[in-house]
Amino acid sequence: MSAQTAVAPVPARTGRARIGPVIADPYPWPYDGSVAAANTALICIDWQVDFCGPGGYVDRMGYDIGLTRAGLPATAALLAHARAAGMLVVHTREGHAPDLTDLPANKRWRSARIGAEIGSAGPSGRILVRGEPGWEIVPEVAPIPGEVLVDKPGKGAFYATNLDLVLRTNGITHIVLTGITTDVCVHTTMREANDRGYECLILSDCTGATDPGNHAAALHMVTMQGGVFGAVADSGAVLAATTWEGT
Ligand code: C5J
Repeated sequence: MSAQTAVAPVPARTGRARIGPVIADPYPWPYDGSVAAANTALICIDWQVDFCGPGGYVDRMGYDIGLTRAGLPATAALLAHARAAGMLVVHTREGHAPDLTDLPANKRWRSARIGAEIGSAGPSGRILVRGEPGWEIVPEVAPIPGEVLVDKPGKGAFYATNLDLVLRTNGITHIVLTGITTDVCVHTTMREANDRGYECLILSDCTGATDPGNHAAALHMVTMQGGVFGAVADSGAVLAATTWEGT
């Protein structure tokens, strides 16, 4: 299902909860004190077999999928919280058309160079190809009916997708980011969102990278210049900063 087809079935969100201020670095998030859950999106970036499952792209490149899987339990718990709170839940998937017409030659060449050519067959099907087992989101954080799915050919979730239209149509002003990998697709998406005026929070325990140093550095970068792309927190801080209507 594409985001295009997912827009209509998204149920009306009731705004039962409010989030903030969240204890975060370098400022209590959000900048404007607090936000209705109904105006907040939880974006789950590329929790696909190709990035955290056996036989997928990351595994084939020789990286430790234990690192990219590390954020799954915290993300699953946060996902349940976001659904209960009435946040808009968005899942993204990186992948290419089966005929590879949307695969830039340099991206293909680089993946071949590291032994995991995009489009080639592997234990989880053709690497990073839409519809293949490796392209699916892992069961721990799988979408449920009515949630938005955004299929993207690149690293950023705004490039060549209708994500911005979906967010604005649903009244979203604030974004909480989870996913993999911290330093690539999550960071690129956070930067794109920040440039579009969304108030962003990245969660340290709901993200992961193929290199622990890159994970730490990517989070640290966010905190520079007073919060150059937003702020960093952990999921426990979001849970603790959520208040429910009538409480
Ligand atoms: C990468 C991603 N690392 N989802 N994709 O190629 O971060």
